[in-house]
Amino acid sequence: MKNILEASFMAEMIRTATLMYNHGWDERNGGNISLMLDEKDTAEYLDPEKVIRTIPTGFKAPELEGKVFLVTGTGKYFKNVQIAPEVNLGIVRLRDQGQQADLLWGFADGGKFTSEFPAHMMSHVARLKTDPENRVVMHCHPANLLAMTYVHSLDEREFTRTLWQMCTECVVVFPDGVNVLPWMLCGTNEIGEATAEKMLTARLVVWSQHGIYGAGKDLDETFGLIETAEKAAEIYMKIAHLPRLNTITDEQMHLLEKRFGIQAREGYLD
Ligand code: 2HA
Ligand code: ZN
Repeated sequence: MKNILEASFMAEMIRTATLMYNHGWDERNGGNISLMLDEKDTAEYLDPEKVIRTIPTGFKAPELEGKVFLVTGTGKYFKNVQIAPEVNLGIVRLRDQGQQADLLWGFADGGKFTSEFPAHMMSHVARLKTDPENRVVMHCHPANLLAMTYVHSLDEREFTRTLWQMCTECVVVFPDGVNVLPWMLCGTNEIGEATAEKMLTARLVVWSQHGIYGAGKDLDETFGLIETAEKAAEIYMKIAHLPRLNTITDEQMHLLEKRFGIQAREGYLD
């Protein structure tokens, strides 16, 4: 077997967690990432027969039977992922309709996957229905998106339109917009189910007064998605208290739709 720390998916995961920490999105043990791996990704690095231990998940997701995920650990700090990946990350394979997770690598100090595992797994199920190429679910606490949930309406159309108006590229990067959940207790199956429901129609789901979830086909794309929304929120927080003299109009957004071959969410533009 080759050294798994040299696998490209591992290098990307470590680089992404480190960058997220450096962006200030993942203080302390904040945030979590799950990356679905294909068998061809892991074949050279992992013996699929060798199960270290089995961890109950506390939920059912029959759609994910046999699926393998590289995931961040509960209570672990993103800042430490690069220093001790084998302690802070793990690779699990789901079985028994998703109720059990066989640990194939990592969580070397006896740890387990993120407390937000239900939200991640349920979001994977939801996104795969909409986009069979989806592989990543990412959660973090970017300051400006969070700040916005204190001072802006949580209406999804209004929230999305404000973000779209903050940078020209926003409607192009997330034409499906941003869905928003009210404050809910985190780490539960309930917030997992609510997040997954929202993931059916958008790749970004804001958790009010907490953070954001993003989904995408790879780590770069998902990181970029959150990065773009957070940049827009930053501009909003810089200008929200000032008189707005100019904006990006709906007419201009329609020009962007044509130019980039995208379609803004139905009913979100006038
Ligand atoms: O523990 O971000 O939502 C990590 C979190 C919980
Ligand atoms: Zn969180």
